[in-house]
Amino acid sequence: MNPLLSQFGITAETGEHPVHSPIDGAQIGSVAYDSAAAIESKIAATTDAFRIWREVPAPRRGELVRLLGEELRTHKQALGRLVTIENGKILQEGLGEVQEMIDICDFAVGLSRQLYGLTIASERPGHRMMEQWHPAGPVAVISAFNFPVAVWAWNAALALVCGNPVIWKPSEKTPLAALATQSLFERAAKIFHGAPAGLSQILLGARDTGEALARDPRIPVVSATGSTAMGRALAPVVAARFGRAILELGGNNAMIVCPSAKLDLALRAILFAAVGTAGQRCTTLRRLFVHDSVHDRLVEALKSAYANLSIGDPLADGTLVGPLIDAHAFGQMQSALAAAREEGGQIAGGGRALTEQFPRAHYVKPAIVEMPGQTAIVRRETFAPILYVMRTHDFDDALARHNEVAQGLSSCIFTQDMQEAERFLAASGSDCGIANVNIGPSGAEIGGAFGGEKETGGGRESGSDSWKAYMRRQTATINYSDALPLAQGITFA
Ligand code: UN1
Repeated sequence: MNPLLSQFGITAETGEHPVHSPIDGAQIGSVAYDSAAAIESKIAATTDAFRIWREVPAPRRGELVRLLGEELRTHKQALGRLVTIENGKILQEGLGEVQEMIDICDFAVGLSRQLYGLTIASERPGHRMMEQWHPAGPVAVISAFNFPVAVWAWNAALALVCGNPVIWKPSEKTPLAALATQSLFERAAKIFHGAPAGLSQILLGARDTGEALARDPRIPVVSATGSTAMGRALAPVVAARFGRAILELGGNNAMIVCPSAKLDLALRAILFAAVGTAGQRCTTLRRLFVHDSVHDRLVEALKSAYANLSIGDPLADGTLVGPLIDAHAFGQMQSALAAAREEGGQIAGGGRALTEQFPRAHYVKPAIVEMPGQTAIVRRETFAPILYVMRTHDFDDALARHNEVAQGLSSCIFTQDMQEAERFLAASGSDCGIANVNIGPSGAEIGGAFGGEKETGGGRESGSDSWKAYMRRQTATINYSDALPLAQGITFA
């Protein structure tokens, strides 16, 4: 562990809060939390940095993000490995997470020359009207354990080219990957030459640290990823001071499998989406609606694929399912399964695995639960590899049940029928922020806007025009005539 951390210039033991690896439960380090005074001075530093950074031309700001991308490329293996050790996702996914960071840096570099405004036709002669975008101010990023570094990058890369400093509160469960990322940023900033101090900072702490960021009027934008309960507590605090919250909260993502679906593709998509990251992605597939005509065939194939899943050390080649993050996650999974059983579910898998090899870790067999209907437990997001399977008889019914839950992040349909595909994507179709055809619900590319509706919180991060949430919009009208005509043709004399 120490040689890995020293590549980033950080040391493992720096404070009284232990950090454990979910791989074997061993302590891999310890960190100190920021005191109230440190939080105050870091927030003050972020506002100072803003005054300088907003004046740096955007393409030049893009150069810093380009250099950050270079550091990430150089250290992809090491950071991906650290993510795996601290979070427990398999190495392929740890590397994939770093790749997402690289990709968003590239995206943001291009964006740094494309923060386009509009020219708007003025109704008044001799007038020009335009819309321009200015930096919003310091951006707080509150991130979750499941994507310990990529979600920061989605926010930070955009925020930085948009002219904003970033102040980051990572998950208490994954502070080391965050510190490593911060050290890569600092290397990039050094090469860049001229980034203000405090442009990117980390705040380590628990819930009260996040609350301090949510409350502080010096931070106009708070981007938070986590549970719906977290968002429900945080959003009113940000709203009370008229700050802007970008929320990426719970998902309860589904797939509809239609009679014409290519079942081999559906099967592979289900596996990646339901058991990848041990069911701990926001975009994890949790509900599967299968048409009666293909139901038994698909469920049987799924069960045999689940029986052959390699569960184990996420650093080992060939492992597909690593551990859950901790004992709490395991408890949540077990109580969800107990509820499902009570509500009529038939459960395959779901038990603890590898207890002898890893007595202090929490490996599980991913569960397939055949449900008689969309009962209360199915509507709730449980952050674990539990796939609820339900039989459907027609498209309309499947779609209605698909949209029946409170969350609205990601969704998909497997069909070869164009009408079904288009209806799924229509205004009356999936109500989620992400809707895919013949692709699973997880593993989105950074080029699209990422986020969802309803209890998912409505925020958008990453690609498309998500950058606009990190800027303030200004409508400006210039009079180059010698007269002062009023809008709406008003005479005032
Ligand atoms: C998350 O789980 O918070 O689409 C983000 C995906 C990834 C990001 C997931 N690109 O699954």
